[in-house]
Amino acid sequence: MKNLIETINFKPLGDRRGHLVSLEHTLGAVPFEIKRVYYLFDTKPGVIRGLHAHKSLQQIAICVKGSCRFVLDDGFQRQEILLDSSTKGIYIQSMIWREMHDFSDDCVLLVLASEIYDEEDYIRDYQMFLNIIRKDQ
Ligand code: T46
Repeated sequence: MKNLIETINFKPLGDRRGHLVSLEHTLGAVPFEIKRVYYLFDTKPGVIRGLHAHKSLQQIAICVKGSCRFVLDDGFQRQEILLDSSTKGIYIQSMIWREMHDFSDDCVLLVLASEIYDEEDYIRDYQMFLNIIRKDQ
């Protein structure tokens, strides 16, 4: 079974005053040039976010506070992971359906993106996503 979930562990810097994680494309932890950064917070109880795939966007998602559960789906299998550490991220390649569930009240989900925002890059219909994926096989 192919592993859909690529985790990246970030090296915490800092000292006895506290911690810091620095993410730079040129230092190797991020496999693309970062063109956009956004964060999700204050997600209401029971809400499922995501529910789409991207045609070409690559992203890294890091739960910098609290936790949430990611479900990734390549059209053939689904896998899930609990993100609950500010030093662990997941790398989400293009054409992967994603859903985010079980946000803790305090969850802040930071996302690094390879492209600026483009609604045309979204596939928000699961059946359409499956049709595209399976046509390419
Ligand atoms: C993803 C997951 C992890 C913008 O105007 N600019 C932006 O950069 C983004 C990300 C969103 N928006 C607008 C589009 C919608 O009107 O903000 C609204 C909420 O976006 P969306 O419903 O797509 O949010 P989520 O939480 O379902 O998904 C987001 C990202 O959109 C998506 O790329 O992979 O987080």
